[in-house]
Amino acid sequence: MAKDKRTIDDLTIWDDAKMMIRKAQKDGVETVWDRLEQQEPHCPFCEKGLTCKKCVMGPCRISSKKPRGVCGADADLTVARNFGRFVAAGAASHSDHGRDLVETLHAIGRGQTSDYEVRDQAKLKRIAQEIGVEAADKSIQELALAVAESMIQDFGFQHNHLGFLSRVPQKRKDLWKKLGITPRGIDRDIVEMMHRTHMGVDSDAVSLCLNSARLCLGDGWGGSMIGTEVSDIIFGTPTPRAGKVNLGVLKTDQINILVHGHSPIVSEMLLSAVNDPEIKKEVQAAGAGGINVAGLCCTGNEVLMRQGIPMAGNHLMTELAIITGAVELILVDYQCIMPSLVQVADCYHTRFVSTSDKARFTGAEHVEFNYTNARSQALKLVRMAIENYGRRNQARVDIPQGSVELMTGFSNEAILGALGGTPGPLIEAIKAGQVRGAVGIVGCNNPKLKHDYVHTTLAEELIKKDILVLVTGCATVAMGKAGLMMPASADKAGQGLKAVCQSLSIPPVLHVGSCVDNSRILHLCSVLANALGVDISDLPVAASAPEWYSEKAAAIGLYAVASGVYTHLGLPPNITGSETVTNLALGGLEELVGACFAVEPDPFKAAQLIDARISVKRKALGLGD
Ligand code: XCC
Ligand code: SF4
Repeated sequence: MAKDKRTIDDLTIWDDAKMMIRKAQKDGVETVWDRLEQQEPHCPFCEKGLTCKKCVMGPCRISSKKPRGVCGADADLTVARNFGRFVAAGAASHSDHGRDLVETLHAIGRGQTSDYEVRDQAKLKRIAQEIGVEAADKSIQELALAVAESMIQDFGFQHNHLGFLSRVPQKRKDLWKKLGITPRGIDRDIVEMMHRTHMGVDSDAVSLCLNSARLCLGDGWGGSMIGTEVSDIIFGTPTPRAGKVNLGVLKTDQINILVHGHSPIVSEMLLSAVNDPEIKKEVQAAGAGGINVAGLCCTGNEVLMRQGIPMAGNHLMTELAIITGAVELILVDYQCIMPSLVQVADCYHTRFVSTSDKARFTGAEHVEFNYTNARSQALKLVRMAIENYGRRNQARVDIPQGSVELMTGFSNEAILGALGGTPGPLIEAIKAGQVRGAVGIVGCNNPKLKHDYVHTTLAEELIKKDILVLVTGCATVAMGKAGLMMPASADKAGQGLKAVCQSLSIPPVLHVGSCVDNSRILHLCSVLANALGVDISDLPVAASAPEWYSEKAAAIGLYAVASGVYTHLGLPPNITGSETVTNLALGGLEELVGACFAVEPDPFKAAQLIDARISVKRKALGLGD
């Protein structure tokens, strides 16, 4: 039966989005929601993970009538192999992003770049110590080289273990060892999954799932953590600052440049080019009031956290931002960049420019960035935008008015700093029940769900129950637009959390960064667990990806669970065709790693599930519920 057609009010909770969806219809521009409608109904075999196209004896579709593929693979094996490759791609994405940062640090260490430098020298020294790199007598440049070289080892053929496993509580490390899921090399475990899932290699669903967990741990405690920490070393560790969010951050009388993707390497350089005195003169000469850089998705999170650059929107806002007609240039690096943006940009005067050879877009302009040419390429990009300003058709411009203020910059250093340098006061607040627990709300948007409804409702429900929320990725934009990232929103929290927020002048929803920065949450969990002498799975914490869509989000979910963090998903991955895999995800993992997944699209019910989990963990620690 065909579903009822959704109205614009069913698609999103935001006025700026609704206004731009209407404009898209008027301007004849297709959006993600139009294409979802075209694609529905989706193939039920694929939705359940029961399609296999791993060889040309197939493709095979497993069903009760035809329970085995040509090679003999059953439903369990088919689902497990598909899921293994799904998370391998997610982990590869984060980790390859981390690799780019390490390469940049390596170039700094070898004196091969004058465009990048170590902005946070103290952090470089701290990280060196944590990963076992001797700092004595080394200059900053020498230390950058030594840290980069140690991290390069983490990617490859590992004989010891990943450097950041030094952060993991001993009980967790022992458990991983017992289960045989201690991550080895970041790349190694990803490649091994590609091998295992070839026809005729690992043909046991449970074994595949455990090894999926292993490669995801290499992402969370390896690739992503390296991405975060090296970004801080090179571009500075975030500190609390003010920011703004929604399409109202675009300016009618200025040259608007959007930065989109995930890596700060290009966007940070663009920011420095925008402030070049020569550029300022050229902007004046073009008759513009200035250059306005705004972020999208996780590149947006990176520059918001460190520089307070305004955030135009999350995943489902990326097309809509261009539809304002006010964007001179959209600059992308990689990941989560809908290929449709090239066509949307074509409908306006907007120039779409890719910057990384690994992320080419048919029909786009390309300006390749690397550490030897970054500054000059950034200047070139800014000039492309200035030159394009004259082509803007003001009659087609419509920018939703009014942006929302938020607070950002809550790195672990900033959080612990606000507490006086130790986790002690937070632990006391948790013990006293003022802060009953903490939940990381992370991840994407998905057009199958009402845009940002699950994010914002879940966060509001949790803070009412005195549960602190940490937010990353596209969820950040939702919370920001809902006003939950300002200290005043402590009024919406329960009495205990409200008092804590007011005494520290912080909001009850703290922005900790981009998708790779979920590693900050892992790190904070390990700091708390180590301080209490318990395992991460003993903490009153949880994670949630309410509106996720990507392979990366699935990898994050799995490393969270394998690290001992109960994880809620707003919709299931494509695994429901296997009872074995589904039962493992929703329950069996609990016995193995002390945490599991829960799937629940309703934010009120999800909040209850998380709340019940936190109560159980609190009681087990002797803290009352
Ligand atoms: Fe992508 Fe990171 Fe998801 Fe947003 S949240 S849609 S992965 S940009 Ni990580
Ligand atoms: Fe079919 Fe097996 Fe080939 Fe998959 S690997 S396509 S199930 S024959």
